[in-house]
Amino acid sequence: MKLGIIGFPACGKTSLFNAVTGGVQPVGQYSGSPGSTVGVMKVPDPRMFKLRDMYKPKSFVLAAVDCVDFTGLISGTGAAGGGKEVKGEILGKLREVDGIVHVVRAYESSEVPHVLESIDPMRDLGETDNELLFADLAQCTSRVEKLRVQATKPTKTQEQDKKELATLEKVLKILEDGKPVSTYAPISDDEKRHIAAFQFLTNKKQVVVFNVAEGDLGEGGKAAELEKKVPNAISLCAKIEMEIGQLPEAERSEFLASLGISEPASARLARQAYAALDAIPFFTVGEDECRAWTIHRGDNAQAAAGKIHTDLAKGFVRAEVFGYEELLAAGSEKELKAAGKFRLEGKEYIVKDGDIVHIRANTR
Ligand SMILES: Nc1nc2c(ncn2[C@@H]2O[C@H](COP(=O)(O)OP(=O)(O)OP(=O)(O)O)[C@@H](O)[C@H]2O)c(=O)[nH]1
Ligand SMILES: [Mg+2]
Repeated sequence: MKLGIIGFPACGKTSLFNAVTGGVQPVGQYSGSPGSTVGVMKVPDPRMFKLRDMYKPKSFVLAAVDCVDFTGLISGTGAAGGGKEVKGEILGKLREVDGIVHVVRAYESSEVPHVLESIDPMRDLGETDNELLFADLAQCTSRVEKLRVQATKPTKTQEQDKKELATLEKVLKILEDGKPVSTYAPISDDEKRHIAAFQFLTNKKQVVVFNVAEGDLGEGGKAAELEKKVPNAISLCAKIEMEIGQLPEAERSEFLASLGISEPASARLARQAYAALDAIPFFTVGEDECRAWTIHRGDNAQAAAGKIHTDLAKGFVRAEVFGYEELLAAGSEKELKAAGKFRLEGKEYIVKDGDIVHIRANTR
């Protein structure tokens, strides 16, 4: 699973990328070729920290997803940092991600010029979204035009072509009305498949991040006001988030305590972006290792076993499962077992967010 960070030039993408990946990429400069900077975003999960306290494992691994820092995208004919071709390349690469973190500049700074004449977050958000919509519209139009000709010919694929055309005509209408593809609810599996094949940019879940100045954080400030305007939005100060991310662990908690907060905003963002991917974690626990693994919501126990090791999926016998909440309520794994809350599940069991799983497999 992969996230892409997009937005106008100098809106704070790289600062935020550094904050969530622990990266040290230079900020305040053109990021190079599109999608070239890849990092791993860790997902700080309070449940995992509790499990660490409980099991005191030798190794501790949080859930993680890949994260790509994209080059700034300029709206209209202005093209991107390196020209029109770069814009096409950015949008092409962006099709490969599963979810988008859309950074919008809301901080004022005389030192960092904005490509447009003023700071206007809602305008910038709309402009970048329009770029995504235009790209989808162009892609959909060209396919529809091709299919309109192709579907009239008595070829082997004619029936398939007609079906695909019918789906895409509906998608095209939505895009022409200025609406994202995500507002279209496909009915049949065929329709779902046709749409998925195009990796439409406006069909990807987005988390919007308003990057505000330090002074605008807090209740009743500009940050809170902006957050209310857009669903699934978060506001933070990317510059500070990056600084916090680069502090040594011990100093970090001291610094957060001095601000009167328990975690940086980037932790909340990581969880929100993770959820936008329809990702959920399950946990494995023990004195050797406590670890969070990522699966898609709806995956079964065998698929989950395969995340740990392909051999565990192949030789799957059963999964021993208990919920994180059940463990907490019981006080310890021993007491939980004594209370009979330890479940044995088969391959088809749908793993839930926060399940603690132990796979029994025949690996010979
Ligand atoms: N004052 C202030 N400056 C910020 C903030 N966030 C980013 N900056 C500054 O803005 C400049 C650009 O930040 P980056 O994180 O590199 O922005 P970017 O979106 O990656 O920029 P490009 O990759 O060039 O498009 C840097 O000089 C940052 O220090 C902020 O919240 N407040
Ligand atoms: Mg950058």
